[in-house]
Amino acid sequence: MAFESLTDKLQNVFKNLRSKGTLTEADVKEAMKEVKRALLEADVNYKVVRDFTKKVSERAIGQEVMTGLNPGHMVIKIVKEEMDILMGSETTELTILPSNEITTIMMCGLQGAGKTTTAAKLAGKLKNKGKKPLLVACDIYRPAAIKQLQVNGEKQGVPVFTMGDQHKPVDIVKAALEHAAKNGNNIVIIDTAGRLHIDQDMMDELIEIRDNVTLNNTILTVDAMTGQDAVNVANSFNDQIGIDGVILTKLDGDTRGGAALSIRAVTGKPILFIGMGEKLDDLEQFYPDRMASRILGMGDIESLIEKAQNAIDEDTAAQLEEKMKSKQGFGFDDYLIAMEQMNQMGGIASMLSMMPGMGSQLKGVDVDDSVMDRPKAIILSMTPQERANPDIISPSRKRRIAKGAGVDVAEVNRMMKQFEQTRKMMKSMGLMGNGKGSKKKRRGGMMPGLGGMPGMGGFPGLGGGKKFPF
Ligand SMILES: Nc1nc2c(ncn2[C@@H]2O[C@H](COP(=O)(O)OP(=O)(O)OP(=O)(O)O)[C@@H](O)[C@H]2O)c(=O)[nH]1
Ligand SMILES: [Mg+2]
Repeated sequence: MAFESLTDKLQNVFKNLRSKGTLTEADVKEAMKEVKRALLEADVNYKVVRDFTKKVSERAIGQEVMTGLNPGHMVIKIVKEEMDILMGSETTELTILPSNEITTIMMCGLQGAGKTTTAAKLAGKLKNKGKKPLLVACDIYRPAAIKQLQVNGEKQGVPVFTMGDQHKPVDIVKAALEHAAKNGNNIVIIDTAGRLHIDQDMMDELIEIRDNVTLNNTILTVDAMTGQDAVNVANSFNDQIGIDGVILTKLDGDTRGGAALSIRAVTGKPILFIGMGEKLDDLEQFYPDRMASRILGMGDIESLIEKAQNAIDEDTAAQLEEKMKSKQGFGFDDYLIAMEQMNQMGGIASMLSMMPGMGSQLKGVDVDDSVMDRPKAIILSMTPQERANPDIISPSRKRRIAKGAGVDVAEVNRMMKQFEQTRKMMKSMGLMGNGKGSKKKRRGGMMPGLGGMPGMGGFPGLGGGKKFPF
């Protein structure tokens, strides 16, 4: 798995920090020395590492930690934020023109970096978004390169434009654009030839395309496994032809992480997507924030706490708490509020990915936040009395509710069972406790409710168990 060793090392550093009650400047410096070593071993660019640890140290030694608030946690928070910044903070999208114009995307990169595969992956993604892509075969050198694109295009149900290997790439692209205009294709993805090393012929070929047609996106694919070389390659391409962004491939392998962390800082160009496997749907949008969580070990419970803190508005929490203590207790309206808060915290998938040990289990599992939609519909088809007092919901009422929500009665039963679990959990986790309602307690009350949230029951580690120490 990618980043394994870096993640392990960083977690060790944090473990040591957390075991200390207060942090001295020396503690921070020592920790940063280890962070530095871990990053260098992960093949992160030296200058990037130096600036990064300097920034983290300054923030950690300064004001923030002096507040005395969980110093170890504070350092983790700072490291995560700075990693996020290092990778650009924001997600960068492709430039896509309105549907009645043709958007061009040129793929470039060294041999074997993943241009052809990624071109087909992108074509599939854009097709799924309702675009009409056309793949263009401009690798006229490697035997079978055209065939490879055709095979991949066919798998994606995307047409491939080729003129064989006897025409110049720039001419192929011009003809492809005419073809696209005639056939209603509004995205043209150009697959170009790679070379073993940066070489002038390759660059000239790309420059000739650049200078003769309008390129909306010049995308460099680089192999994440090549670490700092990937960063050097990105620099060369950017200097010579100008790139708009990078796609980092093979992040599913045991890459050490250097490229992911350095590319943006060194080249100033964003990572747009990451390749996560050989299959044609293994391409993910790049989110700096999620990547930072991943590098820090996806089970970073600290970021979960942080998110919960931000999202849960204290008044709402206090209201729920009052509700639990009142005679009527926790009803469906409160359940709805709790679900909304879940959404504010970034939805189920992002919550789960932060649970210790959940990251790897989640791989390949598509957690869909729309699982929330149906329970919501069911609750909304209840009368106010039923929502406030779930116990009055008789079988005939259930049938009426099911009909109103357009679901089976079985689904209503299932939802009510989950609601019951949540209600019990909230009780047992202390929301019914003394009336003081400290901050900590309120948070503690909300979170365990997750275990009983729709669609969450089946996940190990959730539901207020040991792994969830609130
Ligand atoms: N595991 C993994 N393999 C990938 C990924 N992307 C591409 N590959 C594999 O890497 C190899 C090279 O990919 P290509 O798409 O042919 O690379 P290319 O840049 O077009 O190579 P040339 O045309 O020779 O320059 C293929 O075996 C791909 O299946 C990825 O994200 N993960
Ligand atoms: Mg290729």
